[in-house]
Amino acid sequence: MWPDAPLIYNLYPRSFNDTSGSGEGDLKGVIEKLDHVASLGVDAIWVGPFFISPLADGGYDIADHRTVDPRYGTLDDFDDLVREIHDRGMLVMIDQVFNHTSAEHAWFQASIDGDEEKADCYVWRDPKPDGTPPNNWISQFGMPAWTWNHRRQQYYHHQFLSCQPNLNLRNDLVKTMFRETMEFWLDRGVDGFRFDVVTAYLFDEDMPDNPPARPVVLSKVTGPNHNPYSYQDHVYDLLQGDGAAYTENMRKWAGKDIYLLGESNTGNQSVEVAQSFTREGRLDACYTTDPMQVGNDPIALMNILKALDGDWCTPWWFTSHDQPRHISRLGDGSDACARFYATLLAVLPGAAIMFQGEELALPQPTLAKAETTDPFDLLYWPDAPGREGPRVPMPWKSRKKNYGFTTGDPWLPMRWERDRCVDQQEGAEDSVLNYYRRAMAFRKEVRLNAPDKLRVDASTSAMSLRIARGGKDWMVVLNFSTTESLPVPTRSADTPVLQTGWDGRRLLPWGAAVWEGL
Ligand code: TEU
Repeated sequence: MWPDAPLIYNLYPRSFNDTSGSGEGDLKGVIEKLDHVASLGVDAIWVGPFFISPLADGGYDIADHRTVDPRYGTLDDFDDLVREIHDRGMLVMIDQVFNHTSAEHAWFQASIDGDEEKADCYVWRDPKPDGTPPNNWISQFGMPAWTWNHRRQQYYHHQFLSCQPNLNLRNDLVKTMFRETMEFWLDRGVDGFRFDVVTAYLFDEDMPDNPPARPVVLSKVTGPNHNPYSYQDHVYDLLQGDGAAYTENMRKWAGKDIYLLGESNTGNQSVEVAQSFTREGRLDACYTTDPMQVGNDPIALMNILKALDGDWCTPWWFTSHDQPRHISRLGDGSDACARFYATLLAVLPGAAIMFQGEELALPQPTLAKAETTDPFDLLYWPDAPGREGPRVPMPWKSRKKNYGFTTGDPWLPMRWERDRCVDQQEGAEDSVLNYYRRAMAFRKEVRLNAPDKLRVDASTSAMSLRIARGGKDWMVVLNFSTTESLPVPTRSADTPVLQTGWDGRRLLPWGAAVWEGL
């Protein structure tokens, strides 16, 4: 059974732990390290993409949705993984990428050839009379959203790379494939799904030109702000109205309690849009990158939290496989900063997602262009967002070659400080790893879901929360200032149940503390 406000640990199999010496992680490697994940007190593990893929987009270009790519192992390994996760009392989530497939997917090849069944499974259009693409849409990766196919003599639509053709989610065969794929994984014991770019699934069938472009604004953090493809209201068709039955049905097919997590990430990334996908039992939760796009300004993040005024039930996360490591992006990369964000994650209501390695205070690595493989980073070089940084493999052992990640050559260069390794932090009481364990244990005790259990009070650089739960109450104070200490008047005997940067009187910069019954 899924608990309220689950804590989900997202791992990227290619970068977690390698048992074959290939330089890339594998499913057996994940199994080997499950005790580490379990020690963080997480409710569920979201295993990132491991399906057959040419890896043009880090595995989000799937050539077969129901097969484990041999580089990661076999379906038997996956079954073992599910069992081992369940044995440790955790639930399993996997990605489902239905917005697009890889161009190498057999269905796309059949669709090109005009196969009777598959012809309309992708989005094909004739050129405009002058031979140019059907409209002016630009893909989310910045290039035109249309590619000409000489064999079919038509353009096909793609919101990401041209080798990621968009599925036509209005097509019945595609909908059936969607359902059968989910059933396939549910039968193997999966407990939940993360739907990649769920807000991009549908668009105006007439495909009109977008309004004239706004100026392109490049930000180091987000990449192109100019997003002419953009979110369109039609996406609701799938999850609302006729499509409301869709998620309702998913739950029925599943025959068990499943968790449906959406990624809202297309142009309009507001918390409101994300939340609208969770109404009336559609998705359980939907997260967005919106609140995180504040540059290196923790106070701006605090102001966003404050403006939401308790209406915070969107899953919280700070780093992902797409977003640079947060202690560098939203801080100074220090352990103090890592502990601060761990405390924030522990007290925000709703689901929370941790990304592998944040429990080790991994900072954003600097990669040279020649070391980078991510298409998005390469397209926007040197203004690239740094999507590849969080994918640099995990450092397990400080004295082993490649930090114990692989006996081969790691697929990305690993240049971690020794004190970031799991073995170094394991035994040190005050390590970030052990702080995460304490903070997440507190999160589990409080498990805030309903915003009305929480009262916010924020000054210009600090935020305090009052939490009431299960007959207990707590006060949380977070000092978002990176330079000023914050005096907190408390009775001297009051020892925080969780604290970082508390000197008995003041919270130092990056300080945060939780007192019970205050
Ligand atoms: O991400 C969707 C998405 O919006 C990102 O591509 C985002 O625009 C970019 O990272 C800048 O912040 C999902 C996956 O998480 C991502 O890895 C894939 O590249 C993308 O879909 C396409 O499948």
